[in-house]
Amino acid sequence: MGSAEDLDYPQIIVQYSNGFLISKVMFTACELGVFDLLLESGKPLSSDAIAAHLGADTIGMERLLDACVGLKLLAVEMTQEGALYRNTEISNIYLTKSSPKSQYHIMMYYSNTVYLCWQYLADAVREGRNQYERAFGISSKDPFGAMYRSDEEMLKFMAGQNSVWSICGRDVLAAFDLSPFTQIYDLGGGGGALARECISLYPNSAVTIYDLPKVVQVAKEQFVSPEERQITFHEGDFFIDSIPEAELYIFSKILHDWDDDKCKQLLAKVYKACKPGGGVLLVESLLNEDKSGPVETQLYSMNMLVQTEGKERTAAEYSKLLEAAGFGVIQVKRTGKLYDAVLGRK
Ligand code: ASE
Repeated sequence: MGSAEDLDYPQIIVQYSNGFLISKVMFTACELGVFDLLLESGKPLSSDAIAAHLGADTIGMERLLDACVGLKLLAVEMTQEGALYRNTEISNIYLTKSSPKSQYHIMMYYSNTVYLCWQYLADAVREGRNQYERAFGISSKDPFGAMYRSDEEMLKFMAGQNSVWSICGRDVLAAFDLSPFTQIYDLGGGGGALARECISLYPNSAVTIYDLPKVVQVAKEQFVSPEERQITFHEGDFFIDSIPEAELYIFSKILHDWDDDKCKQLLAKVYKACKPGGGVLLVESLLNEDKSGPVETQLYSMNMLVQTEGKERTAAEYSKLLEAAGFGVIQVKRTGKLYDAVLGRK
């Protein structure tokens, strides 16, 4: 590792410059199905066999596989028949499509949508707003209109957002004892992965996913089966339509999409609807109070600039928004993972 004094060879600059190459190698191996094939095959395969199965060029595939070995996403062994590749344990768990903890869909969203928006990061910083006009030729006034510009984009976003709850869902829901709340609304709950974690952790709870009609339709078709009786749906636009009474409201990665005025508007509406003794749970990635980190959260905040109207905030900033809406007794729990929890009580 380079240190601050190590000015002869700037390790950290080299590492950061290569960061996007690393991302793209991992995304591409996922996209082409390398990890899925090696999981299914159950035995190590040669690069020629992998290329043939996946309909790829042998030279291109060998180079991709070797780069994955360098990144420790694959392991290689030399045999008499040549090099044979297999998944590492972490690839089996997180990079295959079928694994319960798969991060495949969020990586496809990063690689095919977020990546294109970041082409215009400098413009976003110059102008202080998202870049849908430059990236996709569509109006940036309504960020979710832009993000859901086609059914395919909406589905990719929903699947992507779902993947994170398989690795962070339990921690954010266990940050507070939510068992006193049985009637829960997940506002902007999308594909329902957090709702599913919630009823699994709190078996006496029932969760209603409140989302736009077209989101609810896709969630019912693709993500939540009617057998999951504790999960129901409510179609609406939470800025325009009414929010029904409940004991607990979850805003998970919602406030970070919006400016302070819109957040206050949403929270005031939820405060009115909330039963006395009830509350609101904010699930967000929290910045340090001096905004010095965590670096993942700082990067996500840049992404909010490029893709939405919002930003990542500190615990004090969320507390202020909650107080402005009327919520008292605000508690903050950092999980040490990507997403944290803030609870406000009515
Ligand atoms: C949103 C979350 C995300 C809106 C757009 C988004 C994510 C990516 N694009 O509410 C997930 C968080 N990851 C990043 C890079 O921000």
